[in-house]
Order: sequence, then C-alpha cells, then structure tokens
Amino acid sequence: MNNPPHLLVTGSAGALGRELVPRLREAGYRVRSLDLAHPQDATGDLLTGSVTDVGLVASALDGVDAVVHLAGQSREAPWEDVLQANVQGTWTLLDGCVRAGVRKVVFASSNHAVGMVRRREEELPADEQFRPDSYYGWSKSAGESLARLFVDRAGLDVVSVRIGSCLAEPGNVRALATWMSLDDFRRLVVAAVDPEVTGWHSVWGISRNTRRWWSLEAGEAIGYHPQDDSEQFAEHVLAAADPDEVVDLVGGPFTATPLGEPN
Ligand code: 15L
Repeated sequence: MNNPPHLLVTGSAGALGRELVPRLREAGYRVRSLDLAHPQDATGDLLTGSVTDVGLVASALDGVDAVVHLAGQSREAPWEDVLQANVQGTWTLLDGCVRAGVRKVVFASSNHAVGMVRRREEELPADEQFRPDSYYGWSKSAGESLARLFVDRAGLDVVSVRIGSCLAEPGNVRALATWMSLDDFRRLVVAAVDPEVTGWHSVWGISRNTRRWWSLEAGEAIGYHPQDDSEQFAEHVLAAADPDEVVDLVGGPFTATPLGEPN
C-alpha cells in the first residue's frame, strides 16, 4: 500500500478499539489513539480525554486523514449518558472534522439502530429503515442521521457500519448470524478509509457467515470482502443453545431490556 492514510481511532481502549488498533498498525497504518483512559502498556500516539471535549478533539484531528469513531456507550445506558457520549460526542467529532478539513469518517453504528426489525425471507439491506430497540440503538440511528447531514451539507465522506457482534468468537445462536471476526473488522475499516470511497455508505458489519440474514452487498460495493464464517463454531454454540434466546429480531436480547437500564 502506498502512503496509507494517517488514522485517528476514538474509543481506542474499548472492546473494539483495543483489537483494531494493533491490527491496523500491523497492516502499516499510522494510528493516533483517543480514549478516556489507556491501558498501562499502551504505546504510540495517545491522547486522553472525552470525545465531547472540543479542544481535545481539535488536537486529535490535527494532521490525520481519516477517523474511525468508536467512542461512546456501547450498550444500553441511562438517557443522559447516551445523549452525552453518543450524540454530543458524535457531533463534536463530525463538527471537528469539518473545522480540521478531515473528510473521511468511519462511524461505528450498530445493528441496534434497527434492532426491532424482524427476520424476513429476503436478506436485510444495510440501509434498512431505523427501528431502534433501546436508547443506545436510538443514539446510533441519531448518529447515522447526523453523519448523513454532514455528508450532504459539509462534504464529509462517511461509511456507517451497523456492527453485528464483533468478538473473538460467537457466543450464542444469534451471533452465528451476526458475528464479525476481529480480522474482518480490520478488513472493513481498511476498505472504508480508502480515499476513493466517497459520499455516504451504510454497510453491515458482519462476516461471511453461512447463517447470515443481513446483506453483504453494500459492504462488497465499497471493497469489504469478509473472509471469516461463524460456521466453524456452530456445533459448539448449538450444543449450549438457550431455547428462549431471541433470534428472529435484529437486536436479539437488547429488544427485551428495560429502556435506560444498563444490560
Ligand atoms: C452492540 O452494539 C454492542 O456494542 C455489543 O456489545 C453487542 O452486544 C452487539 O451489539 C450485538 O448485538 O451482539
């Protein structure tokens, strides 16, 4: 790769960030990390503080070519927390990008933006209409909508990823369909930060799972060609299956959690 883009990863110390950053570095990317706190053994270009801090975000964006925005609440949480971390944080980042002249943003949205959608015969497109399952899911739909505003009105290029279950291994029956391997996540980010991917794109963040019911088409269109399949874990997962597990709604267990109560 000639001259890979210089990246900022927000939420770099979170569950996804701490897996993604080393993989991107290994793939040859220069990465700056921003999080509320960093692990003691963290190395490299680190900035510490909140993504809602306008001054800090301006410093974090200085000199980078693209941002992978993972920071924020990643599960159900009280309304005020969700608003602050996910809505205010995403606005601060997007507005900061415009001011800093950073055009490309990869936005970590979530399947929970459409969590109440029920499985149907045809695969779900990656731009399925919003139907959040939680305050958290709503905040991701708000983030997508805000990002689209910044594409249309301020000329940003945004790839919004409706992430499924991004883990080392799928932990339940639902995740056999919704799993994204950590290496496929890196493949997706590498595809998305390519400067030739412009405008607005919404894609599903899943692997090439045999049991998937969300479409890979929009991802493939931007060059995301997942290589992993949860099927290798199926026997083990099915042997421990919970008969009451919610598997026919996109959002699975989030669809039954009381609103605002951490799950
Ligand atoms: C998410 O959005 C969460 O951040 C993650 O913790 C998982 O629960 C995932 O969705 C999922 O739906 O499996």
